[in-house]
Amino acid sequence: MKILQTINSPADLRRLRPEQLQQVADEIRQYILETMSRIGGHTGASLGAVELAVALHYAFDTPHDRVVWDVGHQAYAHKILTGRRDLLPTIKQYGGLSGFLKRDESEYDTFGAGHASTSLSAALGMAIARDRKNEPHHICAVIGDASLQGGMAMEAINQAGHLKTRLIVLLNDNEMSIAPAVGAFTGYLNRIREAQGYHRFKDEVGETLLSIPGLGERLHHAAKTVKDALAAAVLPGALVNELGFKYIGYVDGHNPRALVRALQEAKQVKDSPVIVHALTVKGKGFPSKEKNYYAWHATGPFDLATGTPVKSKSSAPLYTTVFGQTMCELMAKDERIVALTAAMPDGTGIDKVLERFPERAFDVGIAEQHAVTFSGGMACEGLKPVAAIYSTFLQRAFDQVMHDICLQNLNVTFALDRAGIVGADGPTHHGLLDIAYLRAMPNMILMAPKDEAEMRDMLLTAIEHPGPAALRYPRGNGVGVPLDREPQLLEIGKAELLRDGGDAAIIAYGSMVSPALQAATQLASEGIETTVVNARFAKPLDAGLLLALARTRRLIVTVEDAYLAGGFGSAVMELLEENGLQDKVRVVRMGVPDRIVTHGDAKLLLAKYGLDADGIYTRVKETIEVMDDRRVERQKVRG
Ligand SMILES: Cc1ncc(C[n+]2csc(CCOP(=O)(O)OP(=O)(O)O)c2C)c(N)n1
Repeated sequence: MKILQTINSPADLRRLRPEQLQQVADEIRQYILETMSRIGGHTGASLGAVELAVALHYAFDTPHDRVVWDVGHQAYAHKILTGRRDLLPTIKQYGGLSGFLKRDESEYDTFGAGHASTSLSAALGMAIARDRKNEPHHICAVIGDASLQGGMAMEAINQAGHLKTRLIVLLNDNEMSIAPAVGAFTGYLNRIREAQGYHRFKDEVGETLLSIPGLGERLHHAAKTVKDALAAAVLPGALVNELGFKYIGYVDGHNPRALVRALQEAKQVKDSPVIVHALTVKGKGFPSKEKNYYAWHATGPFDLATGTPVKSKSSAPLYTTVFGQTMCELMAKDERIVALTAAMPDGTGIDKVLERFPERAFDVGIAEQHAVTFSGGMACEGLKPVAAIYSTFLQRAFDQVMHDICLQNLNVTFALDRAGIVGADGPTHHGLLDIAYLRAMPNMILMAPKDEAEMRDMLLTAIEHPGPAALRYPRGNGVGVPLDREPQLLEIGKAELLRDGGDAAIIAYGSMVSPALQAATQLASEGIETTVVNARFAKPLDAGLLLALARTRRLIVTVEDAYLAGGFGSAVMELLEENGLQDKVRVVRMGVPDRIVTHGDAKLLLAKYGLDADGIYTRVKETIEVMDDRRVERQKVRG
């Protein structure tokens, strides 16, 4: 790191000569590789955008000029160049750098990100504000080819082209989403790549005309109009032009000097938005020879020489893996079942389904809203769609779930992976809201399994239920229970009594059942006998069991790995209130309070909110002690 050590801010970078930029990029790439080989991260995505970051901070006067990154997972080089170089080894860890972009973290992170396709809307907003204030600076959104296809980005293009706002869009086109990019728009971008021959032809014609002595300039000018008309008709970039954008491209996205030139050119465009189309290679410089798209996007720790992943040791399978396998089993038996993912085939386990049932499985791209309504259409015609979408990303499709699915009571199953605290990816990715946002919707059934075997049962139950149903399960490994029995239909709204004790009842939802049982064992060893219920359903609740417990126990503790507001515990309290029992029993709700949960190891974060065996044990014990103390006080007063 010879030059990189001297770069503590983009101003230092801008003091370099253009011919030094490639060395800066090479050093950054090496630093990312070395660091990620130890701690893991969005390695491949960030390796692909190294030269883009170098060129952006060289061509623009950042932070005065605003660079708005989409998603932010590819912005490690940007972090390194903007004063956070030495903190890279802390990325995604508790107290360390965020894995995405955060306004609190740096003035160079102009807009927080984590979910895709937001950069153009944010950048357009900034551009309009700049113009209202009559300020001269540049605004540049950096967006990947897959994120560009998201609905929001398209909506922003529509408005920017119409307003003719001065705005620069740097398109990071690597033909990849996390998986290979899908869809008609991808085909369109590919055609631009293929049009290389035409570009060359166009330039050659121009040069030939210019070389005609005397007449050249004028002919060239006259021909330009014809050429532009011809270009509009023939060039794939024409669609971009038709939408009111200028098109500059394409540019080799690993050549910093060429990128800087293209960005300088873009800065000259005053009367419309402009797209600079850069071609990049995801995972550029990653040592593995093997083509592994997913590993190139994000990795755990790996061997620096070979790229081979360092194996993690866990005996229990991932929830995601069990989900994918169960989908295949169920789809083999019932051909009405279809599967969907919104650009997360490996993350949801739908990759296996896509391989096995290519006709009945769909990767719709980064298009959660479309995925939901598309499912609705299929359900109308008798299919049984299973939309596997991370809890955090389904937030995008709130209205579609209500308006298109629940309102029409359609049979769509929502499989919400990464529900709860997800850990290293942090605030943008925690799945803490799904109970609250789905519970309010009429017709919706909500469930969460205590382990991976029950998840299989719930998947079948949701698919067979004639209306909408959602199951939520956490990131990571299951509990390690046997998976050899066939999935079974569960009775909807029926909880499972796991342990009986008279002092208190712990009602746990989903992944909180295991720690609740451990807490109960510990409490029992101290003479406190607790009932433990695996709630299974947040909607409908097992009213019979819960009301019976409320009448016979003095303390009910609900536990969920989700926001308390509107969550599972709230549902229990509503039930008690509706039945006039709110004053009969003390209720303690355990869950995530009303605040932003940072990034870091999931275990650590869960412990921080008391959502582990120790936390549950302590809360139950302390509450009982306080209640006992009060009773003693009351008796003293009376006596
Ligand atoms: C709304 C939403 N859906 C899904 C994701 C998960 N996700 C993160 S990065 C990514 C792929 C982005 O591809 P692209 O924009 O082409 O950038 P690249 O990673 O290829 O650089 C996806 C699907 C997300 N962040 N946000």
